[in-house]
Amino acid sequence: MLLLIAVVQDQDVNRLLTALLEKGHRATKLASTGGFLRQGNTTLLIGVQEEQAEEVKAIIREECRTRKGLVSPMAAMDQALNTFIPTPVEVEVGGATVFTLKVESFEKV
Ligand code: 2BA
Repeated sequence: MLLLIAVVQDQDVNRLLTALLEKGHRATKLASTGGFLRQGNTTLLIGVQEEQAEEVKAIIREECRTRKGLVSPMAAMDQALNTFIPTPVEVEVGGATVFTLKVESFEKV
């Protein structure tokens, strides 16, 4: 068995979960926050048999979009006056970041 950990954008989650459930896959949805943008995203835990992993990744690729995100580091504008303004920097986010882990044991007790 494998555990897929997929970090996806909030906007894609409902569509992705619907597509996964339609194909008989199970998932657990966790609220998460990106370390870089400090914005909400969603982490899905998806337990699958090894032969199902490619199908699940294909669904994730199909349902998750690449979008632009803005990060606002506080840039020094006028250090003499000690005033700062945020200068947003654009980054490309997603589709999804997927980790694949081997599951040592899976049981429902
Ligand atoms: P964030 O950490 O908020 O990152 C959002 C986007 O910002 C990233 O998109 C990437 O385009 C950019 N970015 C992240 N760190 C950067 C850096 N040090 N310098 C410049 N740009 C940077 P994605 O790569 O698509 O990642 C989307 C989300 O997936 C991340 O949100 C994070 O929550 C998760 N993620 C990505 N790689 C990860 C990893 N190696 N470990 C754990 N989580 C990861």
